[in-house]
Amino acid sequence: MIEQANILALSGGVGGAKLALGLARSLSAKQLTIVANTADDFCHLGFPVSPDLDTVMYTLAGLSNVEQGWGVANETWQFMDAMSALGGETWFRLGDRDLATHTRRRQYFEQGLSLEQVTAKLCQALGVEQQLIPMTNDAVATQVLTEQGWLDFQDYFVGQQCQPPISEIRFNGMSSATPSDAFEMAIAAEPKAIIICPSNPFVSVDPILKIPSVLPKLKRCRAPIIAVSPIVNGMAIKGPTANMMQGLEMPVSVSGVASYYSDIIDGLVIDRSDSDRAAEIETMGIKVKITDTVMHSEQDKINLAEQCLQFTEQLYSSTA
Ligand code: FO1
Repeated sequence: MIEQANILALSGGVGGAKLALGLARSLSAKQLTIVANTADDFCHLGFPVSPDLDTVMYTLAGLSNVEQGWGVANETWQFMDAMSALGGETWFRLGDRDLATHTRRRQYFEQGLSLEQVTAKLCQALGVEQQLIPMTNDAVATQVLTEQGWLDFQDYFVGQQCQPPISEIRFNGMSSATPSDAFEMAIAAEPKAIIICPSNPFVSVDPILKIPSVLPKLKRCRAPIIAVSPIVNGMAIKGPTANMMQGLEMPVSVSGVASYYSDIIDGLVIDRSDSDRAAEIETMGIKVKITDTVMHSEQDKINLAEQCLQFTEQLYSSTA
């Protein structure tokens, strides 16, 4: 176990949750704070759904459906089957167990709790000891511009399987959003490192960084900011990152990721298969760590987490 002061990880769903699990195994629970994107959140069938928060929460609780990438393992689908029989919506699937999470979230909201308070309650009930925080308690909603016009994020992502090319992304509600209290406190506590997980830079990480005041505050921290590239060998590990980069006319490579994050990060972790790009990235003033970034097994997640922690230690000492 690496003894270190607090590590602040910024995460989307699947890729972020994998690294978060590796970090959780490499650090004591008190040392790790994870801030998750909430711009994918929406209300479905009357339930408040927080996909990225839940993916990280289920992963840390050991409950996640690893093959599917979202939801709970050993899920049953009786609610969905019954909805289908009644002619209800089934394009976005809420499993029976997952439904309990959304029901509890809705009940807590009805009692007047904020999203960060609800998340803390759910995490406590599921035995998650690390601090998992929503980026904001305010409603922020991603929309993407396609040839069909502006689409709500889940309509594009799940409903249309990320097929329509995207030319623009916007986050409704962002200009008046404020960071959640726990996020503010985590930044004010001067973390030892800030790790941007290998999540989609445009729809998972950007919403966190674009909350007014967040980026300047993160940059004022003494902590190095590193990112793990979600692009490996010109491809996204999962999801639409590569397609989005193409649509936004960016090179689909680790260099494209580096250039996108160039005003933000001190270091980028890239996969061995991209090692020939390291020199180019370093010319952008970004330090590079080359390692294995594709996470299949739990040991892969731990190894990557430890490489990230060592990298941030190096960067921290080099600025001492
Ligand atoms: N993703 C899907 O591809 N299909 C689904 O039916 C689906 C349902 C779902 C229910 C709850 C939840 O928390 C997540 C769910 N996801 C589903 C995943 C999800 O919406 C996306 O992976 C994220 O928003 C992108 O990070």
